[in-house]
Amino acid sequence: MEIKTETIVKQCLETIQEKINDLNTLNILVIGKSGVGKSTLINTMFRGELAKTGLGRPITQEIRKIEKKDVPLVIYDTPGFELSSSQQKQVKEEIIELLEQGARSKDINDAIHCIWYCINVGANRTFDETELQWLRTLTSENQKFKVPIFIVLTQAIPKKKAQEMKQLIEKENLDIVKVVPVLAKDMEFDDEYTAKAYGLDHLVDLMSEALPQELEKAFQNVQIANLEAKKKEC
Ligand SMILES: Nc1nc2c(ncn2[C@@H]2O[C@H](COP(=O)(O)OP(=O)(O)OP(=O)(O)O)[C@@H](O)[C@H]2O)c(=O)[nH]1
Ligand SMILES: [Mg+2]
Repeated sequence: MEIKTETIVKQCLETIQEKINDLNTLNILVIGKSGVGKSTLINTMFRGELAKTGLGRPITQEIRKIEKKDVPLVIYDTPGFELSSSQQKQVKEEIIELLEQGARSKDINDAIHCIWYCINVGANRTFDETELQWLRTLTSENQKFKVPIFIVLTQAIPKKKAQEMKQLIEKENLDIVKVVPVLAKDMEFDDEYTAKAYGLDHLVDLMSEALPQELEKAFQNVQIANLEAKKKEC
């Protein structure tokens, strides 16, 4: 019997699609001031250039939901805190509410699985007291929900400064998984010097450890920053 290549290819694609449909959806909440590098991080970490597909769908006044067909990932993007204090208050309340809703749901696909709290290294001399205060509130509220929180130090160049900030944050003894410095994309300073991207593969490994087993497949399916880890899962 003659088997057409076309048929085989079609069957393969269908099987792959079925596998994707079977995956759980990974939900990540990304928090951080405007311009710290949230979109850049999302686009370099995950396939599908999610953060480029526009602003996402507003699900509350301040939080946007970014998703793409056939990518088992949802990003909840929060606007930067370059906002009036009443707007800031609203964002914070909405964030806690989102965590609460997720925790109340019995479906793993509706929970928030992980938080990336992004702080920019480049623009910060040290980090400001209001932000620290909010981090304390968030981490203590999160005692109820136990969502793994990563503090991602974005644009983490110079590395030495990033390390100093990391130590400063660690001194606070916040209930978080880890402080992770990353440079998502190479950064060019002048013709002589380009800082090489780093840290994303480490973030992938830490995420793998922190996420529940049911979500590991979805995570490895969507991440493109650590190909070794991806290959292993395959
Ligand atoms: N080279 C380099 N540039 C970066 C990196 N992260 C952010 N940037 C630059 O910093 C600027 C702001 O980054 P975005 O990713 O848009 O920041 P954002 O947090 O999404 O900002 P909002 O959406 O306004 O809250 C852009 O011009 C990015 O190209 C990085 O890792 N490397
Ligand atoms: Mg953005």
